[in-house]
Amino acid sequence: MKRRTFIQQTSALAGLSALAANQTQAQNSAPAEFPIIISTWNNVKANEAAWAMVQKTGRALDAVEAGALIPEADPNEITVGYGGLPDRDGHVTLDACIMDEKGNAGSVTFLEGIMHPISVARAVMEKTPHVMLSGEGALQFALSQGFKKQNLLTESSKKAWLKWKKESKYEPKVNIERHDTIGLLALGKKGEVSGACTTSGMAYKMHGRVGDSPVIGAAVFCDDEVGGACATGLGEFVLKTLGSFLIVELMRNGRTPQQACEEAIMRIVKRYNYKEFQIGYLAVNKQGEYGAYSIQKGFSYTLTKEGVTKVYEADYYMK
Ligand code: SD4
Repeated sequence: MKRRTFIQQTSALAGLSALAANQTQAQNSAPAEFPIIISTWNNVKANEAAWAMVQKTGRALDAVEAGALIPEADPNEITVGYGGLPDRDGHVTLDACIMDEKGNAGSVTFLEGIMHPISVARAVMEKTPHVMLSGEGALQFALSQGFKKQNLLTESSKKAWLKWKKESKYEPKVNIERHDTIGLLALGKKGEVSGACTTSGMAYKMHGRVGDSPVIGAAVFCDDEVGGACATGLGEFVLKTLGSFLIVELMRNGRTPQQACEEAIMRIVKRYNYKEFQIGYLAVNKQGEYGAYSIQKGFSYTLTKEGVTKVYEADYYMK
């Protein structure tokens, strides 16, 4: 009884009209058909690659890695991998993590010169006793695993950086960097959950800055008893509230994925000057229900079910 009251209050706080809440419910609680792939932003090609992979191997883990590889290799994707905008000193530094249904996790932070940090993160998970490798150590490990070092700073990203350098003003405001870090969640053929995230982080960040994307519990968390969650946006606030872990725990305690995402956004809204930045969360539970919510208008997500991939606008707090 108490919990229900709390959920109602949260929805009211989030400014959801009853109609919008009902629509969200109807859309999100259709009977589950596995596999399911859900990713942040408009990532149709990534979802299609993830879908093709899960058809082949059945595994959610393979699917989320295959999806992440797509923007990592795309030179026109300026917030992920090759072509990512550099830090203020002109270095492209990459963060990524991956987590499977057994609770295994791997991550790389502040990695330079390797096009596919998601696969290095998976190698950390599968081939080392550790969860996280950083910087030079992560690079050495990647090279030892056969990954090739290459220059990830494209001509157009270099041009953008040189232009930025004239004023050197760093203000992480709403969408100024055209957020499109990819976070992916998948339920495999057996309904098991995995997640991944990969990014070049905030453009023109301080050299050495690590965001939420490689931090298990912040940008990605999965628990096969419950489901999974992932995040995008200004990572500092995902880190300060450990958003993805929070969402999974809220679902464990009975929230739907939609309610859990809304509550995690409310944690940020209540404490911080949220009008200046964007955070978006996605969640999926073991029944195949999913949720998406952000602070500002403009957060989209890509869903693949029964082989059909569609992009949706997420509901948001600032109306
Ligand atoms: C970061 N969370 O480094 C990432 C950035 C991001 O879409 O998600 N951009 O803070």
